[in-house]
Amino acid sequence: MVTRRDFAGGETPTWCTGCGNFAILNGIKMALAEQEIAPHEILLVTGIGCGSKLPHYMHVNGFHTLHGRPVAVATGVRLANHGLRVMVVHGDGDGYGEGLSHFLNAARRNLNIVDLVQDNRVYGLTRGQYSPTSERGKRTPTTPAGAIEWPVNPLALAITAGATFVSRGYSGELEHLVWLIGEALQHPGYALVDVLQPCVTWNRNYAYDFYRERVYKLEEDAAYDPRDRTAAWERAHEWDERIPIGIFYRGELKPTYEEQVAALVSSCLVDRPLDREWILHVEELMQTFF
Ligand SMILES: Cc1ncc(C[n+]2csc(CCOP(=O)(O)OP(=O)(O)O)c2C)c(N)n1
Ligand code: SF4
Repeated sequence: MVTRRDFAGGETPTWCTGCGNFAILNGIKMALAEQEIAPHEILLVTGIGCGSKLPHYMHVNGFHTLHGRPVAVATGVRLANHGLRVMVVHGDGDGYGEGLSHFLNAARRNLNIVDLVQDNRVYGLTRGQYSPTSERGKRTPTTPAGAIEWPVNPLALAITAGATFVSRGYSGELEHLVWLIGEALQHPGYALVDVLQPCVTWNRNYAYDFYRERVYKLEEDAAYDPRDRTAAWERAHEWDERIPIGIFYRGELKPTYEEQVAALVSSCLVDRPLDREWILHVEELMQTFF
């Protein structure tokens, strides 16, 4: 039996007191335990940012990569070892700014990963610059007169790109978040979990007070059907007065990318014996870099 304590360990988090990432860290541990996924059975791939430090704070396989590139690295990991579960964890700057094309491509390819985005609507680590999900008019060190761009809508983008599991959680609703992450882990294919994550230091307008008054759960709306793609797209645009969380869209299952790569059908690449000739080719290639 896997328990939350199996993931205990690592360094002490350096996050600010009150940061929404603490709940996300707990939520991931709790969801993995509930799904009976042991630390050695999953890899957390992260980018660069406050939230991307997360794998350092638990006992799990972690791969801390480059800013905006964890989905690309996760793609390589899944091709090399599709027996290993992969969850990408990164901020909105990382996922929807620098990494936007990777996000859309993973969704349309139906790469079998969970993509969890800590959406604090700001660049936290680099001290509060505006991010792709910041509201228009937001004043930050890089937008002193207010942002002149309209924000991206990650849920609508994922639906449009063909994702079959599109969801949003809130770090102030831990039990709900654990359920969402669990559903995403069970989903065979690309699963987006956008998490509203208060950055209490650099984005105080979007702290707990703001969300507490507005957040509601889609599951409590009996008329809402997450199989309805048009309804999901519409609900993805609801913001301000009321903010929905939950599973926006759960579409018909499609073959995953990995299932369709002919070279992966017989077995995982990592389980195959190394071919001496190929090693020589790789060594030759490596020499060209020196
Ligand atoms: C290619 C590249 N560009 C810019 C940076 C500087 N940088 C580091 S983290 C970051 C933004 C982090 O914001 P986000 O991804 O939203 O994560 P958060 O810190 O809010 O968790 C930036 C711009 C970098 N490290 N690499
Ligand atoms: S700066 Fe914001 S996102 Fe980063 S640790 Fe502090 S509260 Fe969290």
